[in-house]
Amino acid sequence: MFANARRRVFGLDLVLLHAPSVWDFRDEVILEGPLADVIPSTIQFEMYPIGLTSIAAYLEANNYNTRIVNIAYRMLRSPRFDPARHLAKIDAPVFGIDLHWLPHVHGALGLAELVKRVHPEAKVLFGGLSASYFHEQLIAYPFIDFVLRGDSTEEPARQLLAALRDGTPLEQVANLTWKRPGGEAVVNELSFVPGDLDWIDVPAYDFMTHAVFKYRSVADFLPYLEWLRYPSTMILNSRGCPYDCAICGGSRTGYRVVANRCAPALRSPEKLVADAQLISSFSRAPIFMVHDPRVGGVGRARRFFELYGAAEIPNELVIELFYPAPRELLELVRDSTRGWSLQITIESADPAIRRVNGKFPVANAVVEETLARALDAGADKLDLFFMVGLSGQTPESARGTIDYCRHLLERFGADPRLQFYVAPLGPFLDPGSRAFERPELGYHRRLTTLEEHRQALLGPTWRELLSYETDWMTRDQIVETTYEVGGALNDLKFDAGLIDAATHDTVARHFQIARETLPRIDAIMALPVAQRRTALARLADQVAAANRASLVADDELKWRASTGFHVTRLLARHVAGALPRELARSTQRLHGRYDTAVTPTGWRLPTG
Ligand code: B12
Ligand code: SF4
Repeated sequence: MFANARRRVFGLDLVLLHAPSVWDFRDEVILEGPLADVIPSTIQFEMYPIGLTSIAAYLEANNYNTRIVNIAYRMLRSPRFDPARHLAKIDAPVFGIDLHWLPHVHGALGLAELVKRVHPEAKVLFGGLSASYFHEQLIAYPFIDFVLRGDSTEEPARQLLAALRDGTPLEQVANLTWKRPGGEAVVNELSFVPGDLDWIDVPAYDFMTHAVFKYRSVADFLPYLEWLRYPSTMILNSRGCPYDCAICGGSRTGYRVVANRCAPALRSPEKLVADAQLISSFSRAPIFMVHDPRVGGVGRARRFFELYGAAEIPNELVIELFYPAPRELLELVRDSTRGWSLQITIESADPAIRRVNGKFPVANAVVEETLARALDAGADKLDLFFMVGLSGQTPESARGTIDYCRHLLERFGADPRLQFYVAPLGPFLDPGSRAFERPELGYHRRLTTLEEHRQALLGPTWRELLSYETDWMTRDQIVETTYEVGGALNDLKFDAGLIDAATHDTVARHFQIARETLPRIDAIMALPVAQRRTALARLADQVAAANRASLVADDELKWRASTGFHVTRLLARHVAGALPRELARSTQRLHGRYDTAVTPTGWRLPTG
């Protein structure tokens, strides 16, 4: 009887797992090159979607025990980590796996197969933007039972767990793709599309800090391998975006296709500031605001900064701009924060290419006015991003990035706050983006099905990973031009004093190794199949070097903070807030009471 009560109170209802990009990357030698140089994760993309925290928090508020386990992070941290052994120790009726970013397809499917092998009785659930796009292909795999579609699955996940527990019909679970016992796929309507973003905690830092104690695991809290050295946190302005950049699966077109969303769901300035206050209560790490503060209009942005200023939040605030900003706005940012930085992705130095893509479709003089205003208004750091692989972009126009950055160096007197970066568009075109859906933009899709994307991830180089070519560049040219522009920018930044010799030399060395290793891998692929694996294994060290910092050094894009955690404050929050809530929840579970939180209001049925 005691054991039953214990299971009832402490038993897990859902485990959310995050897979690496490639399963099992530790046995593979793949030159993935610079695909993760400008993000905090390694090339295995170990950061999990922030929505896993909001799903877990929402379910816990409804008395479902939900745990996040970052398998990718654990595999990276320890070569001895055995996923099968670890999973065998975790028991739950449902295991959820995110396939949010398509470059996870190999890892996510590999992990799903393993879960089904270790726990044949458990149900395997998929979710995320890519899972939503490919739901019908996913449900055809014998080891996948459910896909929850859309960008807001917290409430549908609760409906699913309630239906499984009570044995009620699955037809009633919003956004669910599932199969009948005979294997026939059923696609329920994607009807849960809330119009705002205030009804949940997202990111749910309260849940995450509490989970460190509840599930006794710091490893599952840490979002990426280097977080303790370079901590960062985020607040989420919206789900969905009002803009329609051609290459973005998170654009207006993308969200309509993938999530049945017609307009972004916005988080209110009040909630955003409360989120930032919560972060500052346990960490001094910089806070990234995802999406331009003006996505919900300038008035809303102004209100956010006024509240942010009044709250006197000490953390540095990092914002991004999707279009030029006037002086008043940037001065308001300055006056509301203790420190702030800016990220701007213009993709190309050629305004004609920018017009085709849709981001910053203005003259270079207008872009530069915004840069000048931001520097005048005291931005601590201003990162400008370029891309190779765009519609209309020839190798020559991509090389134009170098001259343009030289011009910016002259114009801004090599201000060390203004830094430049380049990255390739890749490895895949985003499903649902205009680039993926509309051939007239000049992208030639090599890969279409989920299985094709899965196989492509095995490389052996990032040229084979690229899912497309364009009317203007072959895959070879995209690879070659990316390295050419990256190498030149590295030299330019060093010559202008923007980066030190150690940073420059690291990138130059990795970049050189990458370029030398590519033809050696090509030669190996010409060998008989049986000899390839051993020959590739001999290049493992070179490939590891080429997979890091071959365009941008590890430190260049990261913010150092004095500490990631205030451990004592975390503990105090836990004891004063989360622990009493957990006790109340346990009592409710003991009495079989679930689904007690108020179900969301303020969501609307999709209009098409
Ligand atoms: C913020 C952001 C990031 C942040 C990550 C933040 C985070 N930890 O989530 C950073 C900057 C690090 C990032 C990096 C990358 N990103 Co990004 N990112 C975005 C952005 C701007 C917003 C995402 C967002 O609004 N999420 C909120 C909602 C939609 O998701 P969510 O709350 O996390 O999750 C909900 C649902 O998706 C779903 N769900 C998710 N997982 C699961 C799992 C289960 C089991 C279930 C049931 C449900 C479920 O339910 C959740 C709760 O409702 C979008 C563009 C856009 N406008 O959408 C691109 C976007 C998502 N990113 C994209 C890509 C490609 C990447 C990179 C692979 C790029 C690269 N090559 O480096 C990396 C991968 C990083 C990694 N994993 O390590 C593409 C994805 C296209 C695709 N379908 O594959 C997008 C659409 C556009 C783009 N090109 O940038 N990204
Ligand atoms: S790339 Fe464009 S469409 Fe995508 S999130 Fe940014 S502004 Fe929105």
